[in-house]
Amino acid sequence: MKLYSEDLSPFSAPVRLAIYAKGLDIPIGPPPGGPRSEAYTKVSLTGLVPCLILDDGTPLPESMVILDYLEDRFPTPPLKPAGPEARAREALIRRFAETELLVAQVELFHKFGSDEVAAAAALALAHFERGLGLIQGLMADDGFIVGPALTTADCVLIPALMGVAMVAPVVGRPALVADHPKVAAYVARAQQHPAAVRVLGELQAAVAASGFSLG
Ligand SMILES: N[C@@H](CCC(=O)N[C@@H](CS)C(=O)NCC(=O)O)C(=O)O
Repeated sequence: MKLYSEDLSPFSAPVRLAIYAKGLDIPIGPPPGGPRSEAYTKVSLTGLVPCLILDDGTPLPESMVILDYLEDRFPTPPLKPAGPEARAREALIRRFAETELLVAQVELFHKFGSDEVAAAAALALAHFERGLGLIQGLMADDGFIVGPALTTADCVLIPALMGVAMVAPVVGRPALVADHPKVAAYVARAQQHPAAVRVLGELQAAVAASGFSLG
């Protein structure tokens, strides 16, 4: 098994976080030839990162599908809560984190440097506000997003919220995360998990190395 991933990729970060939290010995590397290259598309199906290559060479792209596969294949330690209601809540929060926070920030990144950035920033802000509001209303009062243990929803949310905080000045709301006090308190707690520390460090180093400026 092998994971193709890029440190700068917001969709790759949740999968690496899950791998680190589970203590899995899965080699992780950049896509050969880069995303969308002919060589990488041949092995990965979509040409996008992340993509998990199974032992028989089968490509498993799509970050949320990979998270669920890792959970089924390596159930210990679990990254899903117990009980159908808690599992549904976790799935719902993960869905909002994916669609309202991650997709919106990646769409915005694609417009940086173009004359469409202002429109993209306004659209991203609307998604961020909706996502943060929904998640704040659903989240647990303490611990991780649905309780005392890290879940796949946390694996998505932790890097997604760092991305939102980073682009908040670009969308005209520097205090966007702080304006959602329950979310801000969650960030402070959740970022301390050792797997989160590792992934956020990788993301920050990759942003610094890219020379990318949000100013
Ligand atoms: N829905 C996919 C999205 C994957 C995605 O958009 N990956 C980006 C990096 S964050 C990528 O590979 N971009 C390369 C490109 O668009 O050329 C997932 O959840 O894995």
